[in-house]
Amino acid sequence: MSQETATMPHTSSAFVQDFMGYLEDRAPGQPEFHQAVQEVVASLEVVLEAHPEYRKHRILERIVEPERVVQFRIAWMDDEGDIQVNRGYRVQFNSAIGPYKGGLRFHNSVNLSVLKFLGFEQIFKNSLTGLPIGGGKGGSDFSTSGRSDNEVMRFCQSFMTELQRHIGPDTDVPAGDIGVGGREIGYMFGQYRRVTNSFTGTLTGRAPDWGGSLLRPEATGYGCVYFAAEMLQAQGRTLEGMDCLVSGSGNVAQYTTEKLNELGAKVVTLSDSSGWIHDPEGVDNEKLAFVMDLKNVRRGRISEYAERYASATFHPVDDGADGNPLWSVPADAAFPSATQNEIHGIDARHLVENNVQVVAEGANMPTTADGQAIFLEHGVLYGPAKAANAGGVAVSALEMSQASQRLRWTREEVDQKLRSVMSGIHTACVHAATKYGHEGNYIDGSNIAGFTKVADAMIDQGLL
Ligand code: NDP
Ligand code: 2IT
Repeated sequence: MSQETATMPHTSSAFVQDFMGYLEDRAPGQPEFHQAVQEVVASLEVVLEAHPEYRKHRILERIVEPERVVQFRIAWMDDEGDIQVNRGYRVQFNSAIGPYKGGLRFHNSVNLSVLKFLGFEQIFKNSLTGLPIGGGKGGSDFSTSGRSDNEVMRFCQSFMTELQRHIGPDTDVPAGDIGVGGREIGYMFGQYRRVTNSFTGTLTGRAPDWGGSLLRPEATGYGCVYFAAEMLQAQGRTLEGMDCLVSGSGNVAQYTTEKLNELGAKVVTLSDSSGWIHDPEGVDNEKLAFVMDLKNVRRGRISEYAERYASATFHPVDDGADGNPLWSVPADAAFPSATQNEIHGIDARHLVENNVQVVAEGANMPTTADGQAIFLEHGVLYGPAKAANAGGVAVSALEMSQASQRLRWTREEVDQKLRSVMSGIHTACVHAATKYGHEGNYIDGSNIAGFTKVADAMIDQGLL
């Protein structure tokens, strides 16, 4: 799957071009960050015209500048006794509406541009949830893949020994993302507790027995499916009977599949960084249990799925000129759930040619600007990441509430709140898009609805 950065839309206005020129001068060589900002700025042009106060207060110039960026060295010893050196980061982007909140990504592709794009998007996503959380993101260029449990533990301890001085339950609350799941959160929380001598809700995604919220592992995938269902329901349709393409096979892909199965849809693809599987008979719950064991316990490759199930075929990664063939499989719905820029223009065209009805983004920024334009042009119900995958961070915020009250809600209570958050986000997107004359455009709706609350808070709180 290609990580090549998206080409920018060709039709951007003078206002967008001017602002992007300013940003590229101030933050050169950060293509993923530029891509994320350009999408938001394009949506906001009409808002700034209607609200000169946002210009007067230079909100755009301020909001693209992180409040703080921490970068640090992580030295640790591998199983051979050799010393390894990685780089750690925390981008504390915006705390106007709450403590910095956002995940940690451990992957060899991590750099400041990637974390700034993720942290920037997190500001608006978190605002959309309606919960009091600011935006942040962090991580390291360390990949857990091929590392032993002991190596992962030593890395996490070294990472947290430095990060702990920058975070806290009312300051900055990290969580998981690519390469950071329950195991890594456990090792980091243990070290945080030891070094600070305190048991607080500073990390979310903890196990329920030591302060985690029920349903946090499921929340991003379930929430993404709830969002797709909301978009369809607004047109009197449902997911039942739909063939669905899911990419990735990690946390988000797994629980997206589980919820789709529950709603009577059929998932016919999954992937990882080595390739993808096609199972026309569907990844039912028994096969999903196999995938969960394969990925979460044995940490194997998705090709093993096709060795185990005769109904499936495995296809190694092939990013030829004709795009990623996963997106050429005919289907009604697509749930990209691996990483950024995995749906390029050519992939979007293949999806549209096959008459895809709905695309809901579990991953962050999985569709390039060209791909987004194709979805909008063809009237696909397109739920962008900020809106569609906000369920994960929303349940993280619910975990923070439970931790500070030292109580625990039932699975049903959390699910009810998650459904209500996703439905609230859908309504907020629809209202904002309609108010500014872009009905049906969930990109504009999510950017505008996410932005205005943060912008107003920044004005209320003075020049910072
Ligand atoms: P996991 O680490 O659990 O799974 C990631 C999956 O994507 C794996 O199958 C992995 O394959 C694949 N993948 C990762 N990077 C690449 C790459 N560069 N090229 C190809 N395949 C890749 O992560 P999550 O499921 O948590 O995250 C998936 C996406 O969802 C990310 O974009 C993340 O930012 C987003 N997200 C996650 C949330 C959460 O709560 N976890 C919340 C909101 C969004 P392999 O195993 O081979 O590495
Ligand atoms: O991208 C995301 O929203 C996440 N990785 C989850 C962040 C969180 O704090 O739960």
